[in-house]
Amino acid sequence: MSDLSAFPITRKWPAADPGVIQLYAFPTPNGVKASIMLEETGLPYEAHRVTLSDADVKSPEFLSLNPNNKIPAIIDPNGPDGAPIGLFESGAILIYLAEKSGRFIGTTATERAHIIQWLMWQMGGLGPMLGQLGFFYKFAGSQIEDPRPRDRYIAEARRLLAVLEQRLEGRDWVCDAYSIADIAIAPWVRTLDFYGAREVVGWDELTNTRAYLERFLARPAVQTGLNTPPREG
Ligand SMILES: N[C@@H](CCC(=O)N[C@@H](CS)C(=O)NCC(=O)O)C(=O)O
Repeated sequence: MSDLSAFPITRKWPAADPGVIQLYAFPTPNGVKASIMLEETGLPYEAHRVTLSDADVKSPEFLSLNPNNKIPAIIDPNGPDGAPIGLFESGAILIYLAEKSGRFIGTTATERAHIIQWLMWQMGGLGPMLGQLGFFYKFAGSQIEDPRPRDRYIAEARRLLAVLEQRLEGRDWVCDAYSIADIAIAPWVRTLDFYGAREVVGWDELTNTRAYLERFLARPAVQTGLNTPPREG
């Protein structure tokens, strides 16, 4: 029987089954990367809803696992060397789960390097820039009269999406096969719809990207992962 009592987060979000991976998340573009990966690999896990409110992400219990107060985070009771391990940062979680399961990270060193390259492109570029686009286009920043921040993030989103569009020419997935790079990238592409920002980034011209998103959303593991943990309840 695994003992997770050394992790204070389990006091606020108790583990029903401490022997399986504990996921702390909310169904945002970063949160669903972890849940989709867990669904794709079939690794047993238990999902805990951690909302983006300060009462959750800034609680001492959550901060004990992620001092950066952001979802997703996980605890694997059967980490390397058999000891439990806690992890935050969605990219790190994807690499960890890929290595643990031996899936979605390529089969050669070259494939693996390219998959990590595109994962980092999402972590350092597409995610942060689309996140800022959402803030300045849909959320509180849309009230700001100065058009420069909004224009800057629209232009940056268009530039990054053009990179993706070109990469997808003649390909189903960003690398040779479906991988953690897709699990990181596609949820952010999907979020353009939620932001009401498709038109402003020239969505209609992004033929490859639109087909890519459809392929991704057709996967059963993606459909489950997108609603895990549920938003309400
Ligand atoms: N680089 C982090 C970003 C995570 C992130 O931005 N999470 C957001 C939700 S998508 C969050 O938890 N926000 C809560 C807050 O900022 O208080 C990752 O990829 O895990």
